Amino acid sequence: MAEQKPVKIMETVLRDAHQSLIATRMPTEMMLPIVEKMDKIGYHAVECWGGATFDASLRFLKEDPWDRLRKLRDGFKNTKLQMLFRGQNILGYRPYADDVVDSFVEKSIANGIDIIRIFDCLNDLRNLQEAVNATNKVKKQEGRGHAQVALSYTLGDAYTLEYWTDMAKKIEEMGADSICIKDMAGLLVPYKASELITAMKSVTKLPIQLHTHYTSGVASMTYLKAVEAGVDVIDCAISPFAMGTSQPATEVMVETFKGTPYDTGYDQNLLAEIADYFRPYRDECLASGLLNPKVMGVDIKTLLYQVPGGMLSNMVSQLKEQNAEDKYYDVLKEIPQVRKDLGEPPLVTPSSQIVGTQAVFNVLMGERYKMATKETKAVLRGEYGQTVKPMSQEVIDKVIPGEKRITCRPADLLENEMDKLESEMKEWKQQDEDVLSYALFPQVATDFFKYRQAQQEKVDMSVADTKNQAYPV
Ligand SMILES: [Mn+2]
Repeated sequence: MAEQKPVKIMETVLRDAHQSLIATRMPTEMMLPIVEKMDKIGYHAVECWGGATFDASLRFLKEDPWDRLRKLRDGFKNTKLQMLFRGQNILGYRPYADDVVDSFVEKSIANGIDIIRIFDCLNDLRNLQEAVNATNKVKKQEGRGHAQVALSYTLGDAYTLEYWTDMAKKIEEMGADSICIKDMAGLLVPYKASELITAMKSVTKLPIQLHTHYTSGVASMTYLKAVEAGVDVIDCAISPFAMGTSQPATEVMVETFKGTPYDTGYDQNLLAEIADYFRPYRDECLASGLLNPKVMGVDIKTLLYQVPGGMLSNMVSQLKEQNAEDKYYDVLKEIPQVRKDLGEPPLVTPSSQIVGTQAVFNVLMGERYKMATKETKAVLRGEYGQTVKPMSQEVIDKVIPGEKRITCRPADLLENEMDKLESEMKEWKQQDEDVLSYALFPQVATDFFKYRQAQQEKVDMSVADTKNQAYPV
């Protein structure tokens, strides 16, 4: 009999699946009633936290994301909880000083996170080291915490098998517990996955987890080939929130490997009950328009343009605002050029937004880099880190003429900032974690703190002016 090598599954319904399909709008109260059942499956982990879940909780759901995490932790007695972490950008959009990174890691684990998946939008490993060190420090002290380094998967001249294996070796050396290949746009096709996993497995003993999206329609085949090549964990979503721009369906992958050496051993009846729970909510989201049937199909253009779904929808809304929706295809064509100018980075938050917005500017202005965004300038100065290929000298000369560029780890130039952040928001502080919420989303968090205080002081919400964030006490 063949050696048993059960594949493990990370369930994404509480994070990426609803982020990808319904703009991260699933409230905590929708999650809690099903936690007990989910806890019985034996998932490798349940992903439940990340930048968008944090932001949307504060901004749209008026929930404290820390409180959500604590409630989920209470419910999941046996299952590991996982989060997504943007390296030195934490869950935000700018590089933070190391003391903020340390504090965020510590508080995330203290409030219930087990596995931290850390990625950098440029795959500059220097931007991940502090978060890995911080996780390892907590692990040493508390016995809990796992640092997973994620490589943002992308295509391009620089991204050879040698590049990926070299990165895998470096990740092992930097002290990570596992590696993730994070394919945010569904670019990894089945036979390439086979090659990639085989090559990476030959250079590292670290477990490898594969994350992809169904956007281009190949994801479940990609998982099949990756599992055959030895991948350890695959990211899936329970069927009502699977497919389309989300992940392959958990039940489908479980069934696929049944009776093979990769058998997960998960209980299909129990999975069916979890699916039954989420199905009416999916119908509700379809009826309200929150779930747009457009994101449920196969979008093969993602393979042509290599643009993640979130970036496309941002771009469409930027063009709409400018009454320039007819420029859609011009912008799509401009994206690879801008990406090349900026050193061919992967397209993932925030590099995806930076490249996408600059491409929109270039097209609308009718001249490349006539106007450059603040973020484009920062990338060109090296403030986000090093790109795999050199950036265009011509563009550097045009956009930041004569300016000093940095080559060190960007956070080495940042002064500790926790004290300053705390002093800025101290009137709202009710828990240490509030300082971190404020650090990531200053305006949104402040609005939330005002709302929270009004709730606590029992303001009549019918007289509150929520649009202007005024809650008369
Ligand atoms: Mn994803």
